[in-house]
Amino acid sequence: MCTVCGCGQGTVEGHSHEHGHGHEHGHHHHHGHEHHHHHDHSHSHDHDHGHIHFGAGAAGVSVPGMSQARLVEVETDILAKNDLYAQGNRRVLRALGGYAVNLVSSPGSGKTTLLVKTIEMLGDAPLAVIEGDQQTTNDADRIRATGARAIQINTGKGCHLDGHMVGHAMDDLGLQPGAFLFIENVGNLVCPAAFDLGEDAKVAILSVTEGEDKPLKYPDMFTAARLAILNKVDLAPYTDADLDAYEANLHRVNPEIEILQVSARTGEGMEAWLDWLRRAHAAKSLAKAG
Ligand SMILES: Nc1nc2c(ncn2[C@@H]2O[C@H](COP(=O)(O)OP(=O)(O)O)[C@@H](O)[C@H]2O)c(=O)[nH]1
Ligand SMILES: [Mg+2]
Repeated sequence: MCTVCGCGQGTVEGHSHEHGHGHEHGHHHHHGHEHHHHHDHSHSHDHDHGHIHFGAGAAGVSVPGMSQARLVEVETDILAKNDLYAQGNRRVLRALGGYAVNLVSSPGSGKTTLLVKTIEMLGDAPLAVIEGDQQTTNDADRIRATGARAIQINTGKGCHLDGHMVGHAMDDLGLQPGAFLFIENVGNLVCPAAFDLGEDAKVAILSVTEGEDKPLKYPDMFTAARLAILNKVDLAPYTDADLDAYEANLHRVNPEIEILQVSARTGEGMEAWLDWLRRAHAAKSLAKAG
C-alpha cells in the first residue's frame, strides 16, 4: 500500500505495465499491511482489504501497527525515491530535446479526447503517449487508432502514475529526438499532484460540468499545474456553468496558472492549446541552447 496517498499501490516498484511489443508484463509486489477485515455487510467471497483510514495524524493516514512518525518516514522515502526516478526521466527528455506534459484531471473530463484531437492537429510532429488507468487498455487503443505510439500502464489498485513506471514506459517507447511526450495520468484530482514524473508541465483539465468549486476543493492539483484547460465549453450554454467563476477559483488557488477555454469535441480553443504546447517546447529548447 502507498502511504503517501493511502492507495493500494505497493511501492514505487509495484506496478504492471504493457510493453510496446505487446505482452503484459506484471511486476506486482505487495508490500505493507493487508489483513482480513470483516464488514457488517456480507460479501459473496472472501478477500483482503487494505485497511486504511485517513486520519488527523502527522502522516494524514493511519495504518494499524505503524506509528505516525514511522509513516511520515515511509512517505518521505517513497517520495524521495520517486523524485530520483523523475529526475532521471527529466535528464533523458532534456538529452533528447523532448517536452513532456502530465495531463491530470478527474475521470471523464476529456483527457483522452483532447489527446486524440491534439495528435491529429500535431500532424507529423514526433510524439508518444503514456496512458495510465487502473484497468483496461481502452485509452491506449484510442490513441493507437490515430497511428501514434502509446503504452498503457495499469496501476491496479494504485491511483497515480509514478516516476519509475514512467521511466520504464519511456524506455519502451523509444522516444524520437524533439518528441512531445504526453502522459495521461490516472483520473483523480488528489494523488497525481504529489508525484513528479519528470514532466515539463502538469496540465489540469477541468470540464465545465464538474462544478466551479473544484479548484478550491482540490487546491494541490491546481497549484501544481501550470495550465488549466477548461474543457467541454460547448456544453456551457446548456448548463448553469459559470466560466468566470471557474477562472476566478483557479486564480484564487494559483494566481500564476494559465487558463484556456477549450472544447475537444468542437475544436474550439484547440489552436490556442497547440500554440501553448509549441511555445512551451520552443522555450525549453531555447533555454537548453542558451
Ligand atoms: N460535449 C463534450 N464532450 C466531451 C468533450 N471532451 C470529451 N468529451 C466526452 O466526455 C467523455 C469522457 O471523455 P474522455 O476523453 O474519455 O475523458 P478522460 O476520462 O478524462 O480521458 C466522452 O464521452 C467524451 O466524448 C468536449 O469538449 N465536449
Ligand atoms: Mg482517458
